[in-house]
Amino acid sequence: MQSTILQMLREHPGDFVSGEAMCNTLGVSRTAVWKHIKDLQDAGYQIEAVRNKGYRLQSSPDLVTAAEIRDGLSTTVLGQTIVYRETIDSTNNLAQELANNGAMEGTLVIADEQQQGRGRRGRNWFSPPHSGVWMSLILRPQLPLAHAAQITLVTAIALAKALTRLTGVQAGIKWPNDILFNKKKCCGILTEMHAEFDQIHHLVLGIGINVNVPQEDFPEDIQHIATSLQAVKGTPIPRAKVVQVVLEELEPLYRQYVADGGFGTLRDQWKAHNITLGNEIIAHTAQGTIQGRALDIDEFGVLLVEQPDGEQKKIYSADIMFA
Ligand code: BTX
Repeated sequence: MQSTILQMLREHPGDFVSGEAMCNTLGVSRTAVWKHIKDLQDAGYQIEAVRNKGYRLQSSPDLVTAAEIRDGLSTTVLGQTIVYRETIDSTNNLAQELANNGAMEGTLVIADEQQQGRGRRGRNWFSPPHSGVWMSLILRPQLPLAHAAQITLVTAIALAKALTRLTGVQAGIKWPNDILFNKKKCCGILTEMHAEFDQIHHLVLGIGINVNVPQEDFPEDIQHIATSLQAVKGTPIPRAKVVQVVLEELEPLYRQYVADGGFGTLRDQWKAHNITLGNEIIAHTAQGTIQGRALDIDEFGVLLVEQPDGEQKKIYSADIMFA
């Protein structure tokens, strides 16, 4: 109901919407409308209330609540169900739990703050309140298990496009799961899956984006490697807008990935947004360290590296650094 009230107020920028119009649209009493207005005010919305005129929205706080994300979202699958928490351990944990209990494809779990945000291999992901997008999507692609990991690469394309659109500055993909601006990380992807035999039950696609995190707030150990959209653009960006643009960029790419049975047909788009290929890199893999020039990725998203002696190696999973 609060979403509808907000939508009505936003459809009349600078104007009053009468209490009566709201009662009629929502089919509730004036007291009920007033109560919802009060809740919105308590959440930080500045809403002017004038007798005989109604209500006027003066300003909105930067929230990632379901109501804010829904307002203006044009996707048809991703984010049709939204679960919001003010604070949480990790959105990936709640998404796993909801997925195990049958949550629908496209369900979005999002939090204002994560207390135990995580990256790959048990690393921490810094997720302070009021300034980032920390979210997880539940996906149920009908694909063989071997193609599941490619969703990270598909998502990286969507993120590079979305973050470029939002900032006006070119974002680049660092294989496999980072989005960088000027070699600094503003976004990471953590894909976790639940599968049986050769079938994917569900994927939990975790996405962390530093939107308006002040540079001085990053912990010392990541000060020099982290950046935010605000720092890149020079002005703050509403976080709900960031979520909408990301979902809108991801939905068609995800659809194509499922329809085509993998990442292959999206490979050229990935290449167009990548900043990995052609560079000297150091790759830390479970089997050891490989240094060389990143040559290409194949249709499965596997990275091909040429070592100084000319030998070529395939890298399936690694942390890479630019040499
Ligand atoms: P990753 O393992 O590639 O990167 C983790 C590393 O990135 C850390 O060790 C640290 O050096 C650095 N780092 C930590 N926090 C930040 C940050 N805010 N900005 C830039 N660099 C940072 C990347 O893993 C995957 C991150 C996914 C995060 C999302 S948030 C929603 C979902 N829930 C959850 O717990 N994780 C995902």
